[in-house]
Amino acid sequence: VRQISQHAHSEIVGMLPEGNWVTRAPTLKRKAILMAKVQDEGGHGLYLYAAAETLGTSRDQLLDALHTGKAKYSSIFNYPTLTWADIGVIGWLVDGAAIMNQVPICRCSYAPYARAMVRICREESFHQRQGYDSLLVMMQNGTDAQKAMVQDAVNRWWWPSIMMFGPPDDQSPNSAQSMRWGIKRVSNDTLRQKFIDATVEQAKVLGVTLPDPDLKWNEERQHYDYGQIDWDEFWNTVNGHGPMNKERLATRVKAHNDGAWVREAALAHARKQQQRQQKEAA
Ligand code: FAQ
Repeated sequence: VRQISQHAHSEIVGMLPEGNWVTRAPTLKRKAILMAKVQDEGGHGLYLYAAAETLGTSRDQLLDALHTGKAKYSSIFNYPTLTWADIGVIGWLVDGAAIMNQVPICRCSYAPYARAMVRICREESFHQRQGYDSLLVMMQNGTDAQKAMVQDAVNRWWWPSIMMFGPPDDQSPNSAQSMRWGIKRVSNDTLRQKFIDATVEQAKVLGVTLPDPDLKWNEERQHYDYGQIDWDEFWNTVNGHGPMNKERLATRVKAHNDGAWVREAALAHARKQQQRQQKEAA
């Protein structure tokens, strides 16, 4: 329940940084793509809440834990989206990291979670490509100012993206049990390394510099070495003190409260229909 619900919350809160740009997308095509992506994330949240509910908890309990700050959601969504390039970079790096982390979960031991993940990963892969494509267009055909905007977004999102994989393996309290249960199949550090190795090559094609002077190919390890991650920043953000934590949670709580009438109306409608059917059957 902890892992699946944290994941569900991440999808739902993850709609906010991007939703912020729907009205400001530069073309009709980009706007349609972004709207579809944000809706997909909402759908992912719903599959995952449904998967968590199969373990005996209720939607209300899950949402209450999010709204009261008891449950976590991914640290990455507590950073602001300052420019249009941030939307491309989220697709490329954030969805890219999510795919790396989530593909192994498609074969995890809990079938309702695994089944939800198969569909989610297919959609995430489209999300990653649309982000990369939007950056490629700016880097290949854009003005100097647009190229600088992409580089600035990469500079701000790189480190938070590699923090998405969680703390180092020797400081990951849940890993041992989750591995034993088969709901986590690959360790935080292994996935982080895999993501870095793949992304360095993509950055070269794009023509951007990743903001880590220690990023170097290590012939012996056959992997890229990378610099020191700021774990204080990570824990600060995970524990509710990142740049946007308060705003994200407040927006979610407001959306939930503002939507109360829709839930009440849907329930009233369902009750009426049930009564009508019972009457007809009698
Ligand atoms: N942020 O012992 P571990 C997405 C917490 S979805 C916040 O290593 P674990 C799609 C962790 O919960 C992104 N908290 O934990 C999208 C634990 O606290 P707890 C989400 C974090 O579970 C894209 C504590 O630290 N993906 O991006 C983070 O073994 C674009 C100790 O850590 C998933 O949730 C973090 N980054 O490993 C949507 C995938 N890292 O619970 C919209 C499934 C760690 O004991 C737009 N989840 N913590 O109080 C997982 O694979 C795992 O839960 C990890 C963490 C790898 C995230």
